[in-house]
Amino acid sequence: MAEINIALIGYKFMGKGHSNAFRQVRRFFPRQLEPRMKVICGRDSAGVEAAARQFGWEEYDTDWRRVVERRDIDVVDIATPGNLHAEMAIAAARAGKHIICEKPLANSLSDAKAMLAAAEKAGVRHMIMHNYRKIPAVAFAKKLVEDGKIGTPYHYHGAYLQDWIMDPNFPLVWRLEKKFAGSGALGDIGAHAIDFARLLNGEFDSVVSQMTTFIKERPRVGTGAGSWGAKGSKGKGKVTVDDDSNFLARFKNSSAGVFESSRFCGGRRNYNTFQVYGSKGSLAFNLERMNELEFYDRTDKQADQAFKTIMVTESVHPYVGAWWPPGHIIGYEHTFVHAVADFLTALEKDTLPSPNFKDGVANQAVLDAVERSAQSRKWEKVKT
Ligand code: SOE
Repeated sequence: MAEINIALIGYKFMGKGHSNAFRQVRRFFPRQLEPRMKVICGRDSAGVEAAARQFGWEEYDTDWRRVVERRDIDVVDIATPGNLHAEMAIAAARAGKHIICEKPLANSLSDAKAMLAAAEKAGVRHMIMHNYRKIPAVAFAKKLVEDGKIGTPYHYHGAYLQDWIMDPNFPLVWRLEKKFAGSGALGDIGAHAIDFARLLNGEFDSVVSQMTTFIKERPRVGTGAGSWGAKGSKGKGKVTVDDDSNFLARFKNSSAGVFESSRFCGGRRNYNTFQVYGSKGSLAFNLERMNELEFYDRTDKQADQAFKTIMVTESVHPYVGAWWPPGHIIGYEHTFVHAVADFLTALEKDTLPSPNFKDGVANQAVLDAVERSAQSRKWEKVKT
C-alpha cells in the first residue's frame, strides 16, 4: 500500500464533505493508494485549527501558497469560493500537484480554460467535484441511456431548486456576491443541472435565458474572517448575482431542453432533478429521493405499462456493493466518497479522472452562454 498526501484548501461546507470522503474512502473502497490527510488550509487560524482537529487532518495552515509549494504534498483539493479556483489550481499545476476542484470550475470561461491549460501543460491529473454524477441512481441512469433504453432523446428537463435565501433578512454571504461566486443560482446549482444533462444527453448547442434577482440588498454579516465585511460591520450590501435563472436549450443531438435553477422555490430544500424522454423510454430522478430512479419503458405494450420506481441499492448497481445490503440506502456524503474513490483509481491507473477540467470548461461554456443570452435576450451559441 502506498500513501498519497492530500492538502485541502477550504474548511467550511465543502471542506467538511471532502474531509469525510478522504477519511472514509480507505474503509469502504480499500485500495493500493491510500490518501493521507496531511494539511487543511483556511484564512481564519482558529477556524481551520478547529476543523483540522474535528475532521482529522495532521496539520493546518493559513497560507495556501505555502501549502501548494510543499514538496510532501501530492494532491491539492480546492474547496473555496469560485473567485480563488483559478489562481490556486494554476499554482498547484505549476507545482506539479494533481488537482481536485469544486464546481463550477471557475467564475469565467477564460479562467476555466486557463486552469485546464495549466493542468495539461504540467501533465497532472485533474477532477472537478461534480459529486452528484457519483450517485448510484445517476450512474445507473447513465448506463440505461448507454444501453439504448430511452432510444432517441427528444426532451430533457433539468431543475435544481432550493429555498434557503427566501428570507430577506438572510445575510449577504459570499454566494450572493458576483466578485466571489461569479453568479448565483446559475453557477452554484444550475451548474449541477448542466452537468447531469451533459452526462445523460450530451453537449449543448445553444440557449436562450432569463436571470432574475428578487431581493436586491441584504444585511452584511461582518464576521471579519470571511470576505464579506469587517467584524461586526452593520448595514446592508448589494446582491450582485441571480436568485433564479432559467433557460431553454437545443442539444447537439437535436433534442430540446428546459432548465431551471432557483433559490426561491419554497419547500424545495435540495431538489436536484432530471427527466429524460426518448423514443423507447423515459427516466426521472430527484435528489431528495436519491436512492430511487424512475423508468418508463415505451416498448412494454402491456396494459399495466407505467413508470416504475427502481430502488438503486442492489449490489449490481454502481458503488452500492461497497456499502450495505439492498434497501439500506445511502446519502449525500457518500457521493463525495465515490468521487474520491474514482479519483484515486484514476491515479493508480494513471488515467484521466472523470469528470475532469475538460468537463468543467464545457460546463462553464454553457454558463457563459446563459449569461450572454440574459443580456442579449436572444438565442446564444455555446462556445468554448
Ligand atoms: C448551495 O446551493 C449548495 O451547497 C451548493 O453550493 C452545492 O454545490 C450543492 O450540492 C448543495 O447546495
